[in-house]
Formats: sequence, C-alpha cells, structure tokens
Amino acid sequence: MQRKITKNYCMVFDLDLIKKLYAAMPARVDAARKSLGRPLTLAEKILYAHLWEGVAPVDFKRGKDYVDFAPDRVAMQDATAQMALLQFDTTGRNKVAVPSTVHCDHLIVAKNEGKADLSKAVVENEEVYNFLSSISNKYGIGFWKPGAGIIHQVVLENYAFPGGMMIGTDSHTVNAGGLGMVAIGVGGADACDVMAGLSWELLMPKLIGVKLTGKLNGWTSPKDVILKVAGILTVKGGTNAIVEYFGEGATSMSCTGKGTICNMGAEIGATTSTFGYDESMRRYLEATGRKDLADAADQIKDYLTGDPAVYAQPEKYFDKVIEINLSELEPHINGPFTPDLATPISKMKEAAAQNNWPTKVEVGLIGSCTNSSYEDISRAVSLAKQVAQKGLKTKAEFTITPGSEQVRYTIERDGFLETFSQIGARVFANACGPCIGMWERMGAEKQERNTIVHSFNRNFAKRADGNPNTLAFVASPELVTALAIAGDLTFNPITDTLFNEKGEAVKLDPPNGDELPQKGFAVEDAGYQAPAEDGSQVQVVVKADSKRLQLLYPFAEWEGADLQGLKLLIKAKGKCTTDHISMAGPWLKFRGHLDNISNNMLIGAVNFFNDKTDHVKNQLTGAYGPVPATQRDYKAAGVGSIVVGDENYGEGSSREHAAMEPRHLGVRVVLVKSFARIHETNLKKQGMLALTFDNKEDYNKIQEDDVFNTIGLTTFVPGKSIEILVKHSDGTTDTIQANHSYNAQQIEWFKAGGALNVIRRQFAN
Ligand code: MIC
Ligand code: SF4
Repeated sequence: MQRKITKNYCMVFDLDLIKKLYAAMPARVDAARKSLGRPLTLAEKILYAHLWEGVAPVDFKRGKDYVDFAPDRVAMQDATAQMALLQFDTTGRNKVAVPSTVHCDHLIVAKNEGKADLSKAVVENEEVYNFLSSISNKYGIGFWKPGAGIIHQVVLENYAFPGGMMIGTDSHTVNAGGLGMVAIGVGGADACDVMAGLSWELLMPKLIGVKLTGKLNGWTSPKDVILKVAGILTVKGGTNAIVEYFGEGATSMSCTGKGTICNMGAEIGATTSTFGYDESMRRYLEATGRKDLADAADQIKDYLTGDPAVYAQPEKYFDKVIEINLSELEPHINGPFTPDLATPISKMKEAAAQNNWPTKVEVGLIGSCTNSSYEDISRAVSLAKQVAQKGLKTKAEFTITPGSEQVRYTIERDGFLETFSQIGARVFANACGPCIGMWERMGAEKQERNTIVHSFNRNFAKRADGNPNTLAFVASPELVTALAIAGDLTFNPITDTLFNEKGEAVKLDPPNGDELPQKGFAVEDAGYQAPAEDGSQVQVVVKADSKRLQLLYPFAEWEGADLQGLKLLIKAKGKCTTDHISMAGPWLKFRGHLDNISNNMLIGAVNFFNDKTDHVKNQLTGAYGPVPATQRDYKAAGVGSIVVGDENYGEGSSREHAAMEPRHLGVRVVLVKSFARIHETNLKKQGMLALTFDNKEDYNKIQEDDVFNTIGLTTFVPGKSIEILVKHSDGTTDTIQANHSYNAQQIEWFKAGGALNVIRRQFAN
C-alpha cells in the first residue's frame, strides 16, 4: 500500500479509544439483549452501547422516549463550526471532552478550476479560517485545512469506524453509516454540549429495515438504491427513524457505495442509516491505512451487525421493512426541485414530456461528499474513455468535485483526471462548491430555464447556481456522465444509441471500475493540522468591527408569562427547507456573524397570501417589504412575532442559523403542520417555541393580519398542548390547539432563553 502521509497526520486516529469501546461493547450489548428479551438490530446495539448511563435498564419506547447518549466523536464543517465554536467558547471549558474535528469545505467558490479557486478562497476567507484554525488549536480540535476535502469523505477515510457513534454539524454526517456507524447530523448547540462533556439527547429512533436482495449490475449503482428508497419513503418518510440495510445485496456492495446510500438518507429525513460490518468495510479500512482497526473490529464482529434472527424475520423487529431486489433495480433520476421525485430511466422520456422539462442537459456535475469515491470516479471514467474510442463528442459541460485530497491525488496518479480533461471536464477544488450554491456559473444571472444533472444529494430550487429556473436532477455519477455525453436528459444508455462524429450509431458499454485503487491510495499533503497539546496560550481573534464574525450574547430568558400580541410575520406556503429559511450560497460568508446573516431570514419562503418570496405585510405600517426588514421593525417596536409553516418545515440542513436568526430578530413562535427533526431540535435549543397544529386544517384559519396570544405557557409541561388565541382583523377569534414535543429538560431551555444559558449556569456553579 502506498499512502504517503504528512508528519502530523497519523494513521489511525484515536485507536485506543475505539479499542476501549470495543472492549466494553459485548457486555453492554449482551445486557441490552437480556433486558429487552429479544434479538437486536445493529442500530439498537450501537445505541444501547452508547447510553450515557452505561447499561440499559429498560426497552426505550421508539419514537417516544428521549434518551441520553455518549457519542464517541464530533465533526464540524466550516459553515456550521463557526457558530458551534462561538457557543463552545462561552462555556468556560478549556478543552473538548471528546475527539472533535473541523473541516474547511463549504466556503470555496467553484468558478474556474481547483487550484485557482482554492487560492482565492484562502484569501477571501482568511479571517474565518484563522479563527477556526486558532480556536481548534486552543481547544484540542483536529483541523482540516481548505483543500483537504469535504467533511464526510474525510471522516469516512479517517475517523468513521464500525459500531461507533458520532454527531456532526451537518445533515450528511450520516454518510459514516457506510462504515457501520450511527452517525447523526445535529445543530451546533448539540455539538457544543457533547464537546463540553455533557450527554446528548435523542428521541429513541424508530427502525426501518431495508432488505437488499440480488446484486447490482450493469448501469445500476448504489446511488440508485437510495434514489429508489427516496421515491418510496419521500422526504419525510424517514423522520425519527434509523434505516438499517442488510441482506446479500448489502454485503456484495462496496463500503463507499454504502456511504452514498447512507449519505442521502438525510434526504428522506432519517435520523441516520447504517450497514453491518462486513468484508467490504474491512477492505476499505485496510486501503485507508487502518488495518489495526479492522483487526479490532474482527474480534467482535458479531456485535457490529444485526443479530441473524432479526435479519431472518425482519418484520418482527423493525417498525417497517422495505425489500429491494438489486438485480432488477433500474437506474433512477430524481428531481427536479425535490430529491424524492424518482423516475426510473426507462420512464424519463415520458416524464420529461409530460412535465415539459427541458431535455437538453447543460451541465453534468459529478463528485461531492455523496459520490466521489475511487469506485465512482473509476466507473465514470470508463464512460469518459468511450468518448474518444467511439468517436463521440461530449455535448454538455462536465465538472468534477473530488471529495478529498486523497481521492484527488490518487485519481490524478491513475490518469483519470487526464481522461476527463480529454472530454473537456473541469476539476473543481476538493470542496462542496456547486452542491451548496458556491458555484459562479457563467450566465446563471440570466435566470434561464435549463436542466443540469448531478450526483449530489439535494436539488432544491436555487441550490446549485442560485437560478430558480435551473432544474437539477440527481443521478449516479455513471449516469450523469452518460447524460452529459449525450447532452440529453431522456437518453437511456441501456437501450438508446448515440450518433458519433462520423454519423454512425454507437452504444455506450456499461460502466466498470475498481472498488479501491489497485496501487493503493496516495496523498502528498492531506491537509491536516493537529491541535496543540496545551492550547491555553493560543489567542483567538474576533475583531469588534468584523463583518464575518461576531461574538454571541446570551439570549433573554422567558419573561414568565404567556406571549401576547404576536404579529404574523409570514405564513409560509409549501416546501420551506432550511435553504428557504437561511439561504446558503453567497450568504455562507456570514455564518459566523449572527446579525449579518439574519438579513437572509426566510427570504426564500413563499408568502401564502401573495405567492411571492421575501414580500410580507408589515402590520405596523400596512406596507409590504422584505421579511428581515419587517421583522427588524417589529423588534424595534418591541413586538413579538410568529411564523406559520406547512409540512416538514425546516427540511434539509442542520444549520442552526435557521433557528438562531428568528431568535435573534425576535420571532417567538414557529407553528407548523410538521417539523424536520434537526430543525425542531435547533429551535428548542435556541429557546424558541416550536409548535405543531393539532388539527392541520387550522393552518387554513390563519389570516394575513392576525395577532396571536399563547394560553398555557405558565403551565408548560411535557405532553400537554398549548392553546393559541388567534385574533383576526374583523374582530373574530379562533382558538387553536398546538402540540409540542418538549421534554422537561427542553422546557428548561425554553425558560432559560436557550440551552446555552443552562450550560453556562452549570459551568459557572
Ligand atoms: C447542506 O448540504 O445543505 C449543508 C450545507 O452541508 C448543510 C450544512 C450547512 O447548512 O452548513 C447540511 O446539510 O447540514
Ligand atoms: Fe457539502 Fe453538498 Fe455534502 Fe453538504 S451535501 S456537505 S454542501 S458536498
């Protein structure tokens, strides 16, 4: 194996800690099996092995009980780490309590090509990178520099391990399920708790089992499994559940393919997804320099997968079971505008015609944290090679965003980048880039209706290039490459032919590639900076006049009375993801400055009353204006407000800015039909009141000029709903029942004005 490493970049991080966990795991799992009196799924084994209290006294009720856990590690990316670490900085601790890392990946704009784009980003984000690097150094956090790669790929390569539990301030933290972890996306405040040495609370997840039979073949890849699952479960079907994959189809798939499936579990709202430890994981651990870890895992391998009795009769042990036969699975294309609109390739011609989707593919983009494994790239390259061999010409633009420097270096060494450059491809920096709107796409400002195809995970409106009229479709890297070559969304490589430069009809051969590099992975500088042993002398600078960073102030405590006279800020219509609540792209640069980023609050949400975005009625003046400015008026006048929303409000990202901005600007209540898990927790953490309509029809009762009072906050207890008195402008009123899912601890957060105020008190005492 040829894996060059830099001086301070060690082979297996935290091996002793992992071995300690493995030593304790069998006894914990056996005890849980005994007290539950039944065989266990893998998810349960990992959860019960990570109970804060040690051994499990009871069979926790899934979907009902809040349980305290002790995660093994924390990962943060630069766009969320700023807020997480600004919060940690106020706790009074001098070192993180569990191994933690920061990854600089979200702030790099993709424009020309990797090197130049990276150099520009390093200059533009200097202040933020310095802050993150110094605060990491101070508090004992591993720091991955810009250019090192995307958090989830770097975590998979270095930190993920079978049977472990981690949390990360990014919804795609779940990617590490590919290596048999329970890895969960959270807001920065949750990460802050765990780094401060406190327990981490989670609603005991329900369990969804996905049995994979058969074997992937031809054009079908792991991505198609999750595209299919997303079509079945929809964007909210996985809420508060762990999805566990098993069966012969699971073991016959690569570890990185498993990562892709788990990664996109975020798109169905799942708490996380996972796979049992198997040979593919062993091969991946060895290839990434972690043979010792694989040996340790082998010692307790039965504890790192579900019990055979569970997999033999899954219906008995999972809350829901889905079966997919991989031998029959078709490649899928999901989109536009939502990742669960799944169309099998054979139906695309029909679907595109019916929906009037532009069929010309303008750009094909592969890579990202979801799909940039060596296997993905080698399979895509097998198609790129056919362009020259068959006398074809690539019709669409084509880009690659490698997930890590290790992958980039290796695919360059193996000649893949050269082959891609022959089809006119551009290689962007090892970063999120176009996946998160950090793409300066030429001509996007013209807002033309157009189609792009990518192998990322999300495709909400405006997400890639800021153009609301870009229709983004999600597919496997192989299919994206084929569609880019054909320049046509309806091209079905299984059945269709292309005409080459000589006018001959040619067919693309199915993709093939290597699961892992035959010559091993290699990298010259992985981009890691180890923290100081003693960071007490490290200075962390936040300038008072900085536009990018702002120290946090404690939010005010609850006033101890019902909230009165709240004005309706916006009644959001339809999909309202965290991208609608706190947009990314150019706004990412304010992720460390709460007041500045608050200027994007809810600007993407559609106002129910006029179908416009960022255009709401100011009840103080009667005039219409942008949401943030209207809310700032309410704040200045000392008037509280309420946001009303539809289903799965806050779907998507873990960004707690979507909760902190309304908190900072004086919104008091968010009342919706249903919430996405991470966002609901983020609201609670920040001391907001997150409520759901008891009767979803009551959403229709809310009028533009309504004013609201809460009734029952002084007796706010778990399980008891709260009433909302809605006063309409014609003098009539409605009383609406609103439910909540706060437990006793979370009610304390609300009363204290936010969880951080509670932690501060604990450390002050
Ligand atoms: C995303 O994919 O939307 C992001 C950007 O990675 C986010 C995190 C963020 O908003 O910083 C996520 O998924 O959590
Ligand atoms: Fe980055 Fe996109 Fe992955 Fe989020 S989903 S971590 S933005 S590459």
